[in-house]
Amino acid sequence: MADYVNKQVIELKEVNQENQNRATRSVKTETHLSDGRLRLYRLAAVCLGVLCVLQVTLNISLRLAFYNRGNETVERDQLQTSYNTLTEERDQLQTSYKTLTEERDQLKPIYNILTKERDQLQTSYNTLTKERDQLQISYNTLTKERDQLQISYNTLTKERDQLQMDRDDLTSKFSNLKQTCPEGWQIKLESSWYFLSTETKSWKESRQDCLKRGADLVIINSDLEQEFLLSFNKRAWIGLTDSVTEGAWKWVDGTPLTIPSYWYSQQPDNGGDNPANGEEDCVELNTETWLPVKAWNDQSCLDNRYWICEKVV
Ligand SMILES: [Ca+2]
Ligand SMILES: [Ca+2]
Ligand SMILES: [Ca+2]
Repeated sequence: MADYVNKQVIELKEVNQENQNRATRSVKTETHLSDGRLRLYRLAAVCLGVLCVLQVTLNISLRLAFYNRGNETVERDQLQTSYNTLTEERDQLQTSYKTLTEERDQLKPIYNILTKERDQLQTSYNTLTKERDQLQISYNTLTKERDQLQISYNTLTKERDQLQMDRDDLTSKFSNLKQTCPEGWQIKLESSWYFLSTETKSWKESRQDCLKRGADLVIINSDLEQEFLLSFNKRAWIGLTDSVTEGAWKWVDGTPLTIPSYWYSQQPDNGGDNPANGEEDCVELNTETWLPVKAWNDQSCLDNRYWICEKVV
């Protein structure tokens, strides 16, 4: 645009120069013309110059007008393009907004459900925490009880081991006793052997037989021993007599009779009032006729009876 204006100015100057040259030439060549005609020519030249100036001004104005109009058109097109772009972006944003709104509406119920599940899980967590604490307390208590039981177990294990050792020792002793038990003797109670005769003799002869066997007539020390002897079911002498002092019953080892005693009813009677019975100074177990436990009877020492020997081992 500026080049164009400069070009028009230059052309205008050239035209003015040409007009001046023509005027000069006219002055030089037509000096002889009259002043009236000269003025007329000068007026025409001036008018022509003014016209040229106007022409140039008009051209510049038009050019500027077209140029401005072109710029406006470009700006309008650019604005239209921007408008279209913004409209598309707005539509896209509107679509995105609708989509996000729909997604939000869909997510809202899920959010509510998840919130409830979270609350339930929180409640469950609290419950489990309490249960865990209670279990921890129970665990600690059980651990202490276990430790105490472990100590008791260790103590019992030692006692068991000791008892097993004692048992083994007693078993060994018992086995040895059994192996050395003479023919005809029985081991029934833990500390004694017993021999029941197969024939009958007087009390004195019976005791002599026991002494030969390394034993003596049986001394009854307990209910258990009394019951055991009853199981022989024989009328047999035992080691009890009052032959030294009437009524003073002593065992064959010299110890006086105390409890327990197992006299049958109305015994001892020392023969009662029947002279045929004589003195009754020796004791028999009359298990053939008198049962069950209280089966002692004082009897004449001369009568023949089975006998029971006892060897304390
Ligand atoms: Ca005894
Ligand atoms: Ca007597
Ligand atoms: Ca009697």
